[in-house]
Amino acid sequence: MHDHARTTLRTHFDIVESPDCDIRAHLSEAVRASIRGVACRTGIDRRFIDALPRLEIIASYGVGYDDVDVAYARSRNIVVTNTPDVLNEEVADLTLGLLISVVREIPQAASFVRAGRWSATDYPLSPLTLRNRKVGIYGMGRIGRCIARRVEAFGLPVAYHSRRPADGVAYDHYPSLLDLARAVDVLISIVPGDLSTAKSVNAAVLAALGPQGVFINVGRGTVVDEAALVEALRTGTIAAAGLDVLADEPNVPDEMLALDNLTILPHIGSASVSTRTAMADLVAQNLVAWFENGAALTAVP
Ligand code: A2R
Repeated sequence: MHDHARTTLRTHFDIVESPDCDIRAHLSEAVRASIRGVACRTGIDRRFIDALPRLEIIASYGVGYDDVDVAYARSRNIVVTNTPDVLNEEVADLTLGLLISVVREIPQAASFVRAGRWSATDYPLSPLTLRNRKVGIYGMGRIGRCIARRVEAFGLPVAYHSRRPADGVAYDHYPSLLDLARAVDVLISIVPGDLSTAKSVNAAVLAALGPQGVFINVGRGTVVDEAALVEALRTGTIAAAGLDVLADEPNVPDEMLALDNLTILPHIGSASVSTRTAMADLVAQNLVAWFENGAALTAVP
């Protein structure tokens, strides 16, 4: 758990800690029987929940809660909370940074200078540009909207795919991800990782994006068919990609590391000191609100 959350929680509660989710191995039955709330930044499965007979609330650190068995928690009347909204702008900033980095080769150009090569020659012109592109956003929720506003400010048209048209946005809605991919040449994924999105960015979607296509993922790695992405980047089916999230973090497939047209970041979308502190605050506030008023602040739907 984030230190700030730990410090705040200590002022309200008695705290016991487990280094991983195998709490039966780390905490005695008596201790487990006394636990009523959990603050976590790791997967919480059925076994974990069953090990805590008096559990009332799981406060998860992060907006995505795909690694918490919410259905099982609900069946046991346990509330699950996440940390939405406080990270929206931070993740959207990183998204545009990653997009520009991929298209204009910023990491490669910076490495070129550091390697002392500038005195010998100019850095090659970037084959790709952001100019005259059309951007498709896969997911138009809290973060998707923040990304869309930034893309608009860059002078680029926005379209999006979600299962239902999003309230209060005027961008073109595509009921099909494949049709969206056909209509744009940048695809940004910011949907949750769950069964409905698993491997949905597949070979057909990447082919539809086309040879000038750029794919950016800042949502969840499981949304991408990674083997299809590697193949699309290797064969020029799309031009380039940027990933802040992978299916099996922190393991990076060797085939990905071998690709020059792929930029991988270590899941840093929300990872500034101030935003992570705000997320930690929200974890603590959810637990405090639950035990003081019986109502969590940001329960997952
Ligand atoms: O489909 P809708 O109408 O529920 O729209 C949501 C969309 N979405 C999907 N779109 C297409 N196919 C799906 N199977 C599907 N499932 C969800 O993703 C909505 O537009 C968006 C999610 O928005 P929020 O719930 O507000 O999430 P937020 O805060 O923007 O975060 C998105 C994800 C997190 O779940 C983490 O995995 C990651 O970004 O950090």
